[in-house]
Amino acid sequence: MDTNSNNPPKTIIVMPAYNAAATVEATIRDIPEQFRKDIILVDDCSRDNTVEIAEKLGLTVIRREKNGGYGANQKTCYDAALKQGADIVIMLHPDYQYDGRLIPYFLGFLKTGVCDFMLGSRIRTRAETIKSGMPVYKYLANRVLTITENLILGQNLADFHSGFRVYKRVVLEKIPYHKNSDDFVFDSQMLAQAAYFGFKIADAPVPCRYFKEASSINFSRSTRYGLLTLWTMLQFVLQKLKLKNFDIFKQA
Ligand SMILES: Nc1nc2c(ncn2[C@@H]2O[C@H](COP(=O)(O)OP(=O)(O)OP(=O)(O)O)[C@@H](O)[C@H]2O)c(=O)[nH]1
Ligand SMILES: [Mg+2]
Repeated sequence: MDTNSNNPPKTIIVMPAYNAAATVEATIRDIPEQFRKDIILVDDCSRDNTVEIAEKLGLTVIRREKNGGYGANQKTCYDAALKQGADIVIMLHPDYQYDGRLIPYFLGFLKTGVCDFMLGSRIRTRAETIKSGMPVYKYLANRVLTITENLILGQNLADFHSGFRVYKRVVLEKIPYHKNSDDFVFDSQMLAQAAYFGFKIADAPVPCRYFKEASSINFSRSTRYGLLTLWTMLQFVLQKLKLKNFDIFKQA
């Protein structure tokens, strides 16, 4: 991305969707008008009418042939955005959990070169997060994992597990995301990889909303996700100490 140019960077929003029929329209309504023309929704064989609604809303819809999982879905999302020539890619869950009105503010940080990869943080204060409806066990697990990840990756982020992420193209070109998991731990791997490759990562608050349709990941899947995130951190340490080589840290 040429930060000195007057041409606005091509910004593409990608939405990894699975059973998002009840929330996708409200998610789109929050997004400022000027960003609505370049939205790609990848459907992971939803069992509801996500595809029909997304097409009616005028989104570019890609249908995955079989249900592959959240990570697999994001691989398709990023491939499509890069192919369409995106300078900046925004990943936003279509579950109406994150406030899309804040998108332009995040872009400013990337355009000025202050950072390469930004996260929308759902955790500004404990009171605010709990009031928004995040289950207490998720809040506590998030804090423990986030503190651990900050220590290991040498970062200072508030919420490593956000579904609102903004990338410069170069980040997605360099990270070998095809080597990542097809499941939820994909998100943790992306952050470990971005830190490993030396990208500037930062965050800003995005108030979130919790309601039944905004949250499909249950206690046992969350536990599995937490343990695999810790394994990713251990991989990062072993790789940094040159004790072992992992494919996820081999430049794409
Ligand atoms: N492809 C795929 N996507 C999924 C699956 N489960 C959830 N998703 C999508 O992944 C996104 C995140 O899922 P959520 O359950 O909201 O998880 P989360 O936002 O990390 O966790 P919460 O804080 O509980 O909301 C949503 O946009 C879902 O549509 C799945 O089994 N396969
Ligand atoms: Mg959610």
